[in-house]
Amino acid sequence: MNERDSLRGTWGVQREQDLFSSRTREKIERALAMGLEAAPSIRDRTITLFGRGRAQAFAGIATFMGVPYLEDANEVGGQDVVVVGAPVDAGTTIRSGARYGPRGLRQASMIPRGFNLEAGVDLVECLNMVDIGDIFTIPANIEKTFDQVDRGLAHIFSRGVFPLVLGGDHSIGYPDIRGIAPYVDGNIGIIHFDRHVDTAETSFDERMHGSPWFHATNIPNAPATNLVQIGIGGWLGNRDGTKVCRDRGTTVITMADVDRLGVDRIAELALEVAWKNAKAVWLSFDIDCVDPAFAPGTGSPEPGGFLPREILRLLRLVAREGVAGMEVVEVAPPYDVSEITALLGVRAALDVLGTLVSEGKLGRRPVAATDSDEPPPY
Ligand SMILES: [Mn+2]
Repeated sequence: MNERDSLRGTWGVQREQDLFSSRTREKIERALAMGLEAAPSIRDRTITLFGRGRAQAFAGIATFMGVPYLEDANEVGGQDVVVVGAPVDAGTTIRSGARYGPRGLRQASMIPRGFNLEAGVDLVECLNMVDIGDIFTIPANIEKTFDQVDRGLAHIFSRGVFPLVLGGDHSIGYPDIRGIAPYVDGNIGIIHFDRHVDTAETSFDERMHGSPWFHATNIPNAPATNLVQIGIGGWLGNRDGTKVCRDRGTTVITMADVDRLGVDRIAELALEVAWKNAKAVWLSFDIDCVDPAFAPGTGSPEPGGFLPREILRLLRLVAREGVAGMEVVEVAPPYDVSEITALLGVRAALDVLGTLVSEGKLGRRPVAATDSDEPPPY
């Protein structure tokens, strides 16, 4: 094989012809039926008078990647993915603003089209994805907010649909696990990306964003020994939480560990810990695990974190075994610059979804001639 033929790019260009296009056609027909015909001077007759869905990245009403808004929550069931916002920042101990995370992520998510040459996936075609909107949170009462988030997650997960949760601060990690735990027939592993351990019992006398894993790992089928925490480090460390990691036996992987062992080995370690005697794995992605140079819009920034290419590869590697759901937390748009933090949060979610599709774990996977050979690594 010559070098050009061995490129992932060459594979991706060939792969495009194998992807489905039926859902794209359906979207165009739906848009034409509801958005009316464009002016006669417009030659492309798939363009409508009023934009519908993700017609243009810069326009229209934002849902996650422009997928349909599921206004009637009774209709959850049968989809591949339900996107749900949890606009919570009552749990932030420093800078608030993550309550705008779902809006910021949705806004940024209008930019991607859903096709990725490198991944060989078109998410619009491969996933039946809807956006249910946001859970109604109670800003002045985090325990009532937890009850709402817990029920919201249970509603989606118990109907067999993959929840993609747009946070919100990291306090929602606890009710997210509490919501799905009754519906997992066995143990849940947690793969947790963060600069902070988030295992303290309380902050300022309350359960906040530094405490999701103390409480989640009290749930009988979410044992701390299946919790792997990746990217930890820096001078914002929490000694109470660190003692909990030691007492309960969580697995803590620092940035120095990542530098020494490399992303690929770290992914193997993470999968070993999270999946040990577990039936399902939850993916908790705190955007602050990425260096603030690339993700400044967050509540507890800590220099020295992941580079975007490192974290994206690591996410793809750990998603290969399948995940039961994912949360993207701690995106705080008021501190963001040019939407870069929100864009990276969206990208993280899309890379995970794309991997789940490629690995046949979610949605419909394109099957075609190019599948006969293992593609060059991504
Ligand atoms: Mn966190």
